[in-house]
Formats: sequence, C-alpha cells, structure tokens
Amino acid sequence: MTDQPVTIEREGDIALIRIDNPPVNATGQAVRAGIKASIEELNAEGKARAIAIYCAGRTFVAGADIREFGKPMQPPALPDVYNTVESSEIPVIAIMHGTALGGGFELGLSSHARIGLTGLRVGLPEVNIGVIPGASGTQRLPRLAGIPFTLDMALSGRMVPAAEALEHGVIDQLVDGDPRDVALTKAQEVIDGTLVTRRTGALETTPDPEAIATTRAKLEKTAAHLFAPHRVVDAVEKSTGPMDEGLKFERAQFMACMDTPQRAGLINAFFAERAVANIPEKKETPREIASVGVIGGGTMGSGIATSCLLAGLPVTLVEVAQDGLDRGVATITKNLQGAVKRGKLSEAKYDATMAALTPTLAMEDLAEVDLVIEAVFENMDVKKEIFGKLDTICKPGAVLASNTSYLNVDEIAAATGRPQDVIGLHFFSPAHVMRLLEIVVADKTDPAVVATGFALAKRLKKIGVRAEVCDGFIGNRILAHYSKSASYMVLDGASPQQVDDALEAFGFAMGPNRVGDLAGLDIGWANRKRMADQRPSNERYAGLVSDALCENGWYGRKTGKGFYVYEDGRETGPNPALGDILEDARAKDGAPQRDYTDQDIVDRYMTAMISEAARVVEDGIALRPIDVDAVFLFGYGFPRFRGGPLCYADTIGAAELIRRIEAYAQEDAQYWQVPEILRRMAAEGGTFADLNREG
Ligand code: 3H9
Repeated sequence: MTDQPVTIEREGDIALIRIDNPPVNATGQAVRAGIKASIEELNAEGKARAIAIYCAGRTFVAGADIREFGKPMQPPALPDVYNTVESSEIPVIAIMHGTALGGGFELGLSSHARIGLTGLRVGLPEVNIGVIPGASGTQRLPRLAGIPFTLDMALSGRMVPAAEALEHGVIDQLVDGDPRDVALTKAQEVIDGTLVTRRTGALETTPDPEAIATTRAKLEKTAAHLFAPHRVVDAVEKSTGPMDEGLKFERAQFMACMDTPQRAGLINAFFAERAVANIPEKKETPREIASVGVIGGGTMGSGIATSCLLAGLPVTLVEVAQDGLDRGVATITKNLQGAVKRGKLSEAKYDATMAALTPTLAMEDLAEVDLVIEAVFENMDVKKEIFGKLDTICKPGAVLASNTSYLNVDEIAAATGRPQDVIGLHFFSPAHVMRLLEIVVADKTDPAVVATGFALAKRLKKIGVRAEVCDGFIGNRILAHYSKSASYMVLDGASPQQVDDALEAFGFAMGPNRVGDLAGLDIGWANRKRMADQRPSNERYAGLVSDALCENGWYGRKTGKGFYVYEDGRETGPNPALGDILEDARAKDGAPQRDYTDQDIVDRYMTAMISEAARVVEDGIALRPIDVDAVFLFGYGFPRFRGGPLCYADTIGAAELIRRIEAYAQEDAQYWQVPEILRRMAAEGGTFADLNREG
C-alpha cells in the first residue's frame, strides 16, 4: 500500500504503471505528475521493454479532475504529460476498463496501443461541462478514427461501447480479464512482437471539409448559444495539419472555454446532480420498498405509477370510481408503450411490467404495500381524510407519502397516528420522464423515512432534493414569486410574446406564458383563488390577464387558445383577443406604460427568481444554494449552461443584485425586497458558491 496515486511495478522486462486515485482515477495534479515522472524514470532506466498503464478500482481514468477547473493550473499540464507518454522510447500500452472518458480516453489515445476490457465505454464528454477535449482528443482521435467519428464523439459526449470503439479502430483489442493480469499479458505480447504498437501522432488525419461544413451549419441551428461545441469543430479541423500546431490550437480553445461562465454553469450542474444526495440523514438505513401503492389515477398518479413500474416495483393503483381507474390504467398503458418505443423498456418486459400493476377501487388493498404515494387533487380536507384512512389500513412501518405540490405536510401527517412515517414526495409532470423529486421532510418525519425517499429517488433514476415544509416547497414557492414579475412586465406594457422570446433567448426552453399555456392556465387560476384571502392587501395583483383568459374558457393548449392560438397542437400566433384583454387589464392595474428591452426583461425576471431562491436558502427550506439549482435544472427547464439560478446569481454578484432590487423597489416596494442573505454576502464579499462549500 502506498499513498502515491501513481506507482511503478517491475516484472522482468515489463513495467506496469498503476493509477489508483479513487473514486474515478481523475487526473488531478498528483496523477499528472506521477504519470510523467514514471514514464521519464522508466525511460531513463532503459531496462523495461514494454510499459502497460492500468488503473485500480472501478474504472480507468474518467477524465481530468473537474474540481480543479477554474483554479490556477498546477503543472504539469495534461497535454505535456501525454506528449511524454507518446514520445516514450519504450512502447506504452493502455489497459482500459470501466469508463475511459475525456482526459482518460486521451491517455489511451496517447499510448501506443489500447486494450479494452469487456464492458469498457469510451467518451469525450467535455462539451457537457462546457470545455473541449484539451489533452489531444481533437488531434489524436481524428488521426485514428477520422473526422466524422471524432465530431460525433466530441459533440455528443456520448459513451461509446467497446465493440463500436473497436470497429472504428479506437481500441486495438477487446478482451476479458482483470486489468493487471491483462497488462502483464499484453505487455509480454508487445515484447514478443505479437501486439503491434504505433504513435498516434505520427498518423495523418484524412481531411473532410464537407463533414466540417455540415457540422458547422448544424451547430448554428442547434447550439448557436453554446461556446464549446463550435470550438470542437475548429480544433478538429486543425488536425489535418502538423501535430504540434494542432495541439497548440486545441490548448488555446480549451483555455478559452475554461474562461466562460458556461463552463462554470455546466460544472455546477454536474456537481448539483451529485451534491443533493449529501443530506443529514445519509447514514440512516432506508426502509425496504418492495411494493408501492398509488392513490389517484390522474396524470400525476399514472405518471408516478409508470415510473415505479419501470423501476421494477409492483404497483397497486387505487381510484374511487371505475371510470377514473380505467383512465389511469389507459394512461399507464400508453406511457409504458411509449417507453417501449423510446427503448426505455424492452418488448419482452412489457407484459410482465403491465402485469405488475393491480388496479383497484378498494383502499384496503394497500394493507400490505411498503410505500403509498397519494396523488389526488390539491385539497387539504381530501388529503387528510385519505391519510386518516391509510393510518387504519396500512401495515406498521409503511411509508405514507403525499405528492402534494404546495400543501403543508405537517398538517397531512397530523391526520395520522404515525406522523413519523409521513413524507412529501413531490414528482414533476410527466412523472415518468422528469428527473426531479422533491423530498419534503415534515417536522416529525423519521430520518430513516427521509433516507427511504432518497433511496427511492435513486431507484427511479431521479434526482432527489431535500426540502422543508413551506407553501410550494423549493420549486413552486420560487416559481410563485418570480412568475409574478413576468405578469407585472406585461401589465407595464411588454407583450406576453416579447417576455417569452426574451427568456427563450436567455436559454429557457419556453417562456413563462408558453409554459402556462402548456400546463393549463386554469391551474394558476385555481391557485390564485385558493390564496385570495391570504394575499397581502398591498400586493399588486398579477393575475389580471390570466384570469381574463380563463374566464373566456381559454386555458391554453388543451382548449386551443390561451396566450397563444394552437392548431393541431402547434402554436400559430398570439391570441387575437389579447389586445382587448391587455388594454382592459392594464387599465384596471393602473401602472404607467413603458417599454422594456429584452435585457430588462431577463434582468427583472432573474432578479425576482434569485431573490426568492435566496430567501428559500435563508429560511432553511433548501439545504444549500446548489439544491435550489438542482431543482430548477431538473424540474423547471432552467438552462443547464447557466448552472441554476444561484450559480447564475454569482455571475451577477450580491452588490449588483441589491442595486437592482432597490431600483425596482422604487416602483413596488412590497414585491421587491432585498433578502438579508444578499446583504450579508455583499458586506462580506461572499458568494452562493461559498455557502455550498460551507454547507
Ligand atoms: C477532461 O477530461 C478535460 C480534458 O480533455 C483536458 C484537460 C486538460 N473530476 O458520477 P458518480 C466524482 S474533462 C472530479 O457518482 P458513477 C463525482 O463527483 C472531464 N470528480 O459515479 C462523485 O463524487 P462524490 C471529462 C469526479 O459511477 C464520484 O466521482 N470527464 C469526476 O455514477 C463518483 O461519480 C467527465 O466529464 C471528475 N472528472 O459515474 C466524466 N468524475 O462521490 C465525468 C466523477 O463526492 N464523470 N467525479 O459525489 C462521469 O461521467 C461519471 O462520474 C462516471 C462515473 C461515469 C465516471
């Protein structure tokens, strides 16, 4: 045992370089220095006749250490290390298992032959984190496998299975075995002359100007707003020239990517997905969940049931009336058929998956299930009645969950004699597709039940985010606040379409009015009515336009009209009646009319979102800023390259956010209030990223 991440073993004529840097053998500084020093040492010794590099643990090198990105680079730089590998006088081979990604795959490309072990996947996922392959991937891969395949790998970021890698000449052999055993065998073959080695850098890339031009044209349509993909094409194009020039060019592009906020945003998104699992209850043993009951066969209940069935959990679906139950079963059937079409479920497993669904009208049939998820409409009295019944029906220790998206889970729990078993599991529609699961912890929830929620999220391949109880939890509470800013801008004179277009240009998949039309404007209408008596008397009413649309029966897409008109489900233009509706609403509101630029719209909308997100952190509803980011990235279509609302907030800075809020507050001091946490951050020069590190 040694604490060095890179060690040399000598076995006769063979030298093995072993990389052991858990969890994924990333090339942090010590690994980079270790590889370079090992190659130099072995060449200086001149004894070994073949060198094999292999990794300990679950995978070959999975890439550069992303945690070092954005910090000052500590030498040696990875391209230098790999040039040392390629120029080694002694042949070097790479024995790759698990996932050889990014800088890991590039280590393979720089070696003189590559041996894949069964199950290997190789990839260049750098674009997913806002950079390009920066240690020769754009130069060495095209020399081995051609420009089109390189563009495919480096732009999709996909993991290429070993068989496909072999077919494209990316690996030389695919064998079974333990990495160290294979390293010894294959190094011996190099010495015996039965395994041929060569320097990738000595090969030439076949020019393919057509592939380059077509890809550029495609990217202009699909990724105009992204920085890194375009740099990939530029760098790959350079691979037809001299190697050293290509490498220099690649490095410059890589460093340019490192400087962009997109890189910071995408890396925040990568870590957000993982950071949310770090909860106070993570050491608790989850309760075992082998069967699930779902109450309610509407869109949410059916989606939740589908999600559980796809994860191999048997589901008992309860409805109050036969027609509702039939509709639920029909929706689940359609969802599962869709999953077969999309390749998420095999034909062979379809029948068994459907057979794991037990529809029933009797709630008593939930007596033996391990987990019940209630997904009926949002009415506290109805939910209390259901939980009261579940208390008498369910076996001791069963987890009782509500899919409520706003309501007080403490109150729901109090309807039972076992509040410790009650939790909120807030799914997002469509529940079998959307990755977010808010796990709402009530006052008396047993920590083991919280851990069970997170274990379930993992099993359903969802991202569980811990939230405390408040109206709307993390996501809907913040949404309820910032969506008003969009409505206010429309009342002030912006058109709904301008608001949508400006926010879509910022990166949202859909602007708020289009989202409203898609989700159904009647949902917000019902909510506004529900909350009417709690609305502060000095609050500017945001629902004037939506209410008027709803009063006309225009709920959005499902009724063919909302903010926009839809024909065969396609938007054909703004609702022509909007002119009159806006005039009337603006007159009732009484605010002076004004023009907004697209930038004003983005600034106000994002500042409103950040303000409430900051308060959610301040109130302890979310554990850390990065939990809020995860909610928005995985449940609300927040542009991934912006990293989440609070990651984006750091690009603006607390002082500027305060300046904006105070300026907006001149018009509406009730809506625009500076969160205390921003004041503290501004005073101390802190950021939300600092809070992530502390928390
Ligand atoms: C690059 O290589 C640039 C070069 O071209 C040029 C450089 C000059 N760094 O995902 P998991 C952590 S860019 C640091 O849960 P899995 C991860 O945060 C890089 N840490 O496991 C987690 O930590 P924790 C290109 C990393 O089995 C733990 O490892 N490479 C890195 O589900 C386990 O991860 C990539 O983009 C990293 N590179 O999946 C690969 N990777 O336990 C990114 C992981 O504290 N990584 N961690 O939460 C992956 O896709 C997946 O992690 C992988 C394993 C498939 C490897």
